[in-house]
Amino acid sequence: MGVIESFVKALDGKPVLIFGLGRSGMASAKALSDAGANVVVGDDSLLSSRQTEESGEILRSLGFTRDDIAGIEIFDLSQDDLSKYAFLLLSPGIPFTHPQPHDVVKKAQNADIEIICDIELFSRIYPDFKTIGITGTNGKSTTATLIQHILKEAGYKSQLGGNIGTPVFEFEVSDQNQWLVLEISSFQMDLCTLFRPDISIVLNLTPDHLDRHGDMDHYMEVKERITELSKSSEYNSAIICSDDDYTKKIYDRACELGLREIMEISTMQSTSGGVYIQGNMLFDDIDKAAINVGDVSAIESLRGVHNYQNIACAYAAMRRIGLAQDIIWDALNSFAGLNHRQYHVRTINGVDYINDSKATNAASSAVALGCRDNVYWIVGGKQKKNGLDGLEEFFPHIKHAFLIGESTKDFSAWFDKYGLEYSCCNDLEKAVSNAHEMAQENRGQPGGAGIVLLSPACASFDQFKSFEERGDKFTAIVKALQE
Ligand code: UMA
Ligand code: ADP
Repeated sequence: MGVIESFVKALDGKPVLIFGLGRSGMASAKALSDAGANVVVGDDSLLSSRQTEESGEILRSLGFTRDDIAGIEIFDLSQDDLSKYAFLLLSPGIPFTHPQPHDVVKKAQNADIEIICDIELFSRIYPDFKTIGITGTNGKSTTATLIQHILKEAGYKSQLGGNIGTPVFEFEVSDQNQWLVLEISSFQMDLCTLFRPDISIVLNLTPDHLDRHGDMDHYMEVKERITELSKSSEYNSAIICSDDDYTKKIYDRACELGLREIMEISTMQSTSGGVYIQGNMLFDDIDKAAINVGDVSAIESLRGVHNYQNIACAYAAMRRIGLAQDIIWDALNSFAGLNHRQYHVRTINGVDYINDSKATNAASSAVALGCRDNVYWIVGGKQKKNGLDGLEEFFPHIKHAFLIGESTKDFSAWFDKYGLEYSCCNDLEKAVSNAHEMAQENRGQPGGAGIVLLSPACASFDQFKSFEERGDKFTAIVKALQE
C-alpha cells in the first residue's frame, strides 16, 4: 500500500471536503479520490451555474475522469453541519479571514474541523521529502526557479511547485529522496498549521494583499510562520533577508526564539555569519570570514538590483545544503532566467530583445527600465489606476516608446505632456517590427547597442488571455525577425 493509500485508510471512511476547484483543488481531489478517499468537492461558480445538470456530467466537464468520479460527490452549500468531514481543504484564493471568512470557512469553524491547504495536506502525507520554502512579497518565483536550477546543475533531483503554478499534488511522488522547492504565498502559509519547510526563505515584505490579511501586522505574522520550528530535520534553518523594516523584525524575533539556525541576508550591509552584497559583490560570511564570491551585476539573466536579494538568498540556501561556492557561482551564471521577467529572448547585431511581459504595473516596469539604457520600449495594454506615473525618472534611459493596446490614448497624452518620443502601434506585431527597425538603424550611437523591451506596465486582458500569452507572442515575433 502506498503512503497516500495508508493516509486515506486512516481516515476510516470519513469524507474530506475540498472547496475551490482551481488547479490546487482539482489536483488534490484527484489524488485523494484515486487513493480511495471519499471526496466531496465544492466551488461557488459550480453551485450557482450548474444546478440543473447531473453530477457526473458536471464533474467530467471539470476535468475529472470516469475513474476519479467514482469517489467524488458534489457539495451542497446549503448543508450547515460539516462535522462529518475529516477536514476542509480550502483553496488559497478563497477568503479565510479577510475581508470576511467565506461561508464554508465559518461552517467548518462551527463544526470544529481543521481547515488546511494542499501544501499542509501533502506534507502530512509525504513527510520524507526535503523542502525549501520561499516566501516574500516579490521575487519568489525567480528565487525558487533559480534554486531549482542550481540543484539541477549540482546533480540533485528536485521538483518545483506551489504558488508558482504547479500544485503539490501534481508532483511525482515515487521517489521521496529529493528536494521540493516550494514557492509559498501568504494565502497558503495562512492555511499551513503544521507544515514548516526544512529551509525557509523570507525575501522581503512590502504592503500587498492587504484585502486578504486586513493589515500589515497580520500579513507579516502569516509570513513569519515560515520561520517557526520545522519538523525535526538536519536542516531546520531560516534564511531571512533583513533589508526592510518588516523582515528585520522577523529576523530579530527568529533570533530571539532560537528555533532554527538563522542566516541573515542583506543587500545593504554586511551580515556576520550570513551572505550579503556590497558594491555588486556577493560576500559569503557563513564561516565568519568574508569571502568575495563574485560580481553579481555580471549575471546577465538576473540584471537589476532587485535581483540581488534573490541571488543572495538562493546562494545561502544552497550553501546550507552543503554545495561548494564555485558550484553555486557557476550555476548562478548559467541560469537562463525566468520567462516573462526580463527574459532575454535574442540578440540581433548587438541589440537585445527582452520579454518582461510580467510587468503589469508601473512599479514593475520601473525595475526593468532602471537597469537598461537605450531602451526601445513597448508599453501599454489594460492600464492600472495610476497609469505610467512614477516612471518619469527613467526618461534618460528611453530612446522611443511604442504604444500598444487600449491605453494608447491616455499614454499618448502622458508622453506628450513630457515631450518623450513615441509611436502608436496598436498591436504587438507592429510595435516589435517598428522597434526592431529603429533599434537596428540606430546601432553605433552613444550608450551602446539598444534593447527592444516589452515591459507593458499594464495588464494584458485587452488583447491577450494572460501576460504569458502576451510574452509568448512577443517571443515568437522576435524569433521570426530577420537579422
Ligand atoms: N472560488 C470560490 N469562492 C471564492 C473564490 C474562489 O469558489 O470566494 C473558487 C473559484 O471559482 C475557482 C477556485 O476557487 O474555481 C480558485 O481557487 P484559487 O484561486 O485558489 O486557484 P488555484 O487554481 O487553486 O490556484 C492556487 C493559487 N491561487 C491563489 O492563491 C489565488 C495559485 O497562485 C497557485 O499557482 C496554485 O494554487 C497552485 O498551487 C496564483 C496566484 O495568483 C498564481 N497567487 C497569488 C500571487 O501570486 O499573488 C497569491
Ligand atoms: P513573485 O513570484 O514574488 O511575484 P517574481 O520573481 O515573479 O516574484 O518577480 C515579479 C517581478 O517582481 C519581477 O518582474 C521584478 O520586477 C520584481 N522583483 C523580483 N524580485 C524582486 C525583489 N527581490 N524585490 C523587489 N522586486 C522584485
